[in-house]
Amino acid sequence: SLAVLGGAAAAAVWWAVLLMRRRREKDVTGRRAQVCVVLGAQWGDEGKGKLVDVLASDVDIVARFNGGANAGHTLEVDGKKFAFHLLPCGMLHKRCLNVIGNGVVAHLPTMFDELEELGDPEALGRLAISTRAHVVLDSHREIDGMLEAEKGGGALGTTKRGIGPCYASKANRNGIRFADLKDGSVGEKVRAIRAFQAKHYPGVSEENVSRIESYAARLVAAGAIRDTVALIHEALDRGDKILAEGANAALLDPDFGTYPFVTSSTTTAGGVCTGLGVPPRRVDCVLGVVKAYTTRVGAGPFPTELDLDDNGPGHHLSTVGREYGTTTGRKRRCGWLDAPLLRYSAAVNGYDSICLTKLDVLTGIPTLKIAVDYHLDAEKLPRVHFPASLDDLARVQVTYVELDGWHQDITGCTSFSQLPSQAQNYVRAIEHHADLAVSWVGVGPGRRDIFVMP
Ligand code: 2SA
Ligand code: GDP
Ligand code: MG
Repeated sequence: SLAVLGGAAAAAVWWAVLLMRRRREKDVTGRRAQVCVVLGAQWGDEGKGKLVDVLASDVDIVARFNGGANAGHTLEVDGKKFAFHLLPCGMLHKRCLNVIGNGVVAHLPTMFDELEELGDPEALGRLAISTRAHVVLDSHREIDGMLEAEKGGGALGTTKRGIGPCYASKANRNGIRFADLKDGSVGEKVRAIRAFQAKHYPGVSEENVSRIESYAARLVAAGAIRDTVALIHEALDRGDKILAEGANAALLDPDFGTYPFVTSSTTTAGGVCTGLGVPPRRVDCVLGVVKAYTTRVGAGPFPTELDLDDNGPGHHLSTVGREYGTTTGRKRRCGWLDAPLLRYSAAVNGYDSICLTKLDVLTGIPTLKIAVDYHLDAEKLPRVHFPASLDDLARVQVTYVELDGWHQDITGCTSFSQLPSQAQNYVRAIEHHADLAVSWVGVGPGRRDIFVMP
């Protein structure tokens, strides 16, 4: 019996060691992280919304930290499509609190329209908007349009949702914050900003202050305007799980993106700290969302861009991938996957792993290409280097590798081993050329069309 006892003790020790090892192993899928961040790794529309929805089933808070209603995050549940612009993608999960952080800019009528569309009278009760978030005024939207029209052929192709002008007001220090809606100072502050705008943008229409005040009253009555720094801090202390939902993407960041063809909020990992008040030390997992090819909506450089009109692979990506803006309906530009871009994006954001989406869209393209290096003036650029100069970006020569495509429908695949060998090779080639680990693979738009890598 001593031998039996000894054996049982040894087995117990063995199990304890195994368990400790598992705990120490980092979970790169984001499912076990207390604070997980989802970021767009390219030029947007990678499928962030869908991943956020999948992860949200097991978190307490989903929080937006940047941008405004320029975002278009789509998710499909049981064949029904939802497009979120300003509201976080956790709104469909009844046990999630949804936070609009201080780094976000919010247009009140758009926010209420979006809430209405959900058709859920309880939805406002699951929303907390930071007292420090800024209000997008109708005049910001009008000025966005005026600035774009002035640029003529050189327009950026903004979404005209007032994003740039609202962040400009924030930087000019005459913006309107949600705290102003709560303390009754909004009328006076709107008058001040109107005087500034009348001087610098003659012709801008009057602001409808009473409409702003009536929306403000509804938010105040619902208790939705909150000190989200305290809220997040208390949640962290309680051990609650927080999912930070990035809008737009790394190459649209005003610091790291293809300036000036960028948006006006921090879209990269640092934006979680400045846009939510989460200390960098508390971020456990950063997930990059990467589309299996590249798209961009709006103007600006795009080294791997394809022609969409010649019945070739560009046309395939555009039509099979249904590449149209979720907010504006604009046709998105399409091109091959760009590994130099991804290496740069990963250097800035430090992805623990990536979620590779829309792999199914590549089905049927006979030969696939991945950009692996950029050359400038016949010289190969370093492994992590993305030119800042628009002139250099227009001149880079792109080197590609070619891979065999596949023709089987992969939408029903629920594991890596079920993918045809060519699709497996494509995923492995991305990991190799972009120095990234793939943790999730998307094979269709539905909530269930996604699997975790072995
Ligand atoms: P803005 O409106 O000032 O942020 O525009 C500046 C640039 O940022 C780009 N941008 C986007 N790119 C991709 N997707 C976005 N969201 C929508 C979508 C876009 C749409 O999900 O499809 O519907 O058109 C988004 N938002 C901003 C924009 O194209 C400019 O290049
Ligand atoms: P986001 O802005 O990053 O959230 O992406 P968008 O919602 O603007 O665009 C992504 C589009 O691709 C949406 O229509 C999604 O429903 C769809 N989508 C997401 N993942 C997949 C996938 O793995 N396969 C396919 N075919 N569609 C996907
Ligand atoms: Mg989008």
